[in-house]
Amino acid sequence: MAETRSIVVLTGAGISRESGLHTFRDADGIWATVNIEDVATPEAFARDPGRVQDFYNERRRGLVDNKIAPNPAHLALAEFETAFAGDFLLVTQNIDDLHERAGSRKLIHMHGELAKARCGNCGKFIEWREDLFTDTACPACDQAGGMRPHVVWFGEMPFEMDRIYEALEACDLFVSIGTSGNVYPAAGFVQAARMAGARTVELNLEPSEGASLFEEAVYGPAGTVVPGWFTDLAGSL
Ligand code: BJW
Repeated sequence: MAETRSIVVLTGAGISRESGLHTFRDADGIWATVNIEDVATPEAFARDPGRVQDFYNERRRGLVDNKIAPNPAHLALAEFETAFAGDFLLVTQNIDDLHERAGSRKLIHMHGELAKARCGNCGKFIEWREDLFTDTACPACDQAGGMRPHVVWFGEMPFEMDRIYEALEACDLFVSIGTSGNVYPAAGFVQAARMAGARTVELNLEPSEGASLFEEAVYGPAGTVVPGWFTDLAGSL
């Protein structure tokens, strides 16, 4: 097997499901109870900011609740990152902070972070663990009415795309975990990694939309599959 010097891991909502957070597109997922067009687009926020703030306030309260904790999949990725001597980048679509809490440091939140808020007036973003309201004032510029969750809605540009594509173009192993492969640009990362000549692996509960694009796959719950797979990888390096 070729040497593994540079690894990119992509995670989605499935990795946090065993920690008690909902996925989006499973039968009991978030989009089964609320319409994307009502809460996850800039148009929804312009039309009814209170509705959108309520949706994220409720999820933020759930996240800061101490009952939510990293599961063995988050912990295994953090442990692998610490031990691996090569280049490692964890790109998560998740807005929860379970990777950080597990100890991951080489991490990009491409769809933002629930525990941060951003001011539409001055552009600053800051840690935010409380509810947000339509008249919340920005601590940086003092203007009220512009604060929003620091997340990426449909039609908005995900964060740090240049850094992500740079890592994909240089990687020799790409591992996708717990994502359905419905949402772009993340769903296209496997193709970018393939073009770079990388080995591509899917670890998911079931085959994703893009399953045929991966060379290898292991199906099962992340908390079981991910620790075993990364232990084997570490042993093979
Ligand atoms: C388990 C498990 C267990 C369960 N263990 N596994 C037409 C064609 C192509 C693209 C477009 C198009 N029309 C529009 C677009 C673009 C659009 C898009 O992709 N739309 C599609 C719906 C078609 N994308 C965008 O608008 C993005 N921006 C953009 O494209 O900018 C332009 C650009 C161009 C070129 C380069 C760069 C940029 C922005 C997308 C923003 C997505 N935002 C959300 C909300 C974030 C905030 C929040 O959390 O509320 O992000 S939507 C939601 O979906 C969230 C997620 O991060 C994202 C992905 O979901 P994920 O993680 O895959 O979850 P699920 O539920 O779908 O899947 C879970 C998986 O886990 C399943 O497979 C389960 O089986 C599995 N699972 N339990 C392991 N225990």
